[in-house]
Amino acid sequence: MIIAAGLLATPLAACGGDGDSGNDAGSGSDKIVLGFSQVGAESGWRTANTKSIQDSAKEAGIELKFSDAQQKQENQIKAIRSYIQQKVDIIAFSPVVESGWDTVLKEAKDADIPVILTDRAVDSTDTSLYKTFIGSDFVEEGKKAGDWLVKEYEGKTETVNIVELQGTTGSAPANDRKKGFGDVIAADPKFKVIASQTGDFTRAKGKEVMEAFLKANPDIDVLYAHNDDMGLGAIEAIEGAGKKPGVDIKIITVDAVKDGMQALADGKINYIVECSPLLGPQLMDLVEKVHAGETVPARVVTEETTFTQEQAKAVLPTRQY
Ligand code: GYE
Repeated sequence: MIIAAGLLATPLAACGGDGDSGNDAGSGSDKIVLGFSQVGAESGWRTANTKSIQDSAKEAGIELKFSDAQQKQENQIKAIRSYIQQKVDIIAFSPVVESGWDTVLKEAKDADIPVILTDRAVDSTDTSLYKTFIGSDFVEEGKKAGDWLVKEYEGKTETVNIVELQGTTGSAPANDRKKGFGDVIAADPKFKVIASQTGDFTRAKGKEVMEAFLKANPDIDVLYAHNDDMGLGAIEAIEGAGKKPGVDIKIITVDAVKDGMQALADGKINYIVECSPLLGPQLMDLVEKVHAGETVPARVVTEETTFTQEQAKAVLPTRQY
């Protein structure tokens, strides 16, 4: 009995000491409960994003219920329904695809549980179904990738054969990164996208699809991959085909996670458009405001940059993810 009481005392003391004076002494009952449905663990970006959310929930004293949908919409819908049943205070999620959310979002609204979109958008026309959307501007990211290419081939007239590895079919980043890039390169007919297929944001799929691209097209000049992981998989395929990534085939990716930045510094990738996964602190801030009934902006866009090979070398030692 005495031992049990001693064990119990530790978490209670920890709770009381975390600086949240608004909480009843150690009961935890005043804590905001946040249900978060994550897309999966498909990429380095996602792993860093999950860690950011878990760490910052802890720091903010928010009770986090977390579930991983393994890139399946039906799993996310199940998770959201279960959060509604559990009567969490707020639901946040990163929608794997853009369409098909209206029904479950209406269920949350009817239950008076506010929803925050994190990282990816939905295409619901009824914007009252969620309070705010925090994440990157993916069209802008695609444009930045296109801008680099236009500059890189400035003054040249020969055809530039491009292959594209798209993210998860139907996802906001895949749709928007394709669009932004396509819009920019459309201005010059020398740029030709000769193949474009999904690699599902994973290394394994990126490698597999790049192998097929290489077999079907002997003359690829540029690879545009919608994330680092697919680009890293593709690098293996390119090396396997006896070509030099970054030299024989120029590579542009999006994300700027550590492994991608390393490949950029090593000269195997030529340019990376940054997409920050560290959304946790801003998300918790929004959760607290929404819970307190404060008005929040309908859209919160994350700030990000781009990296050349030289810039990657400079920032790699201090890169967080
Ligand atoms: O770029 C990719 C991840 O939604 C921004 O999802 C995110 C994307 C990210 O799997 O690596």
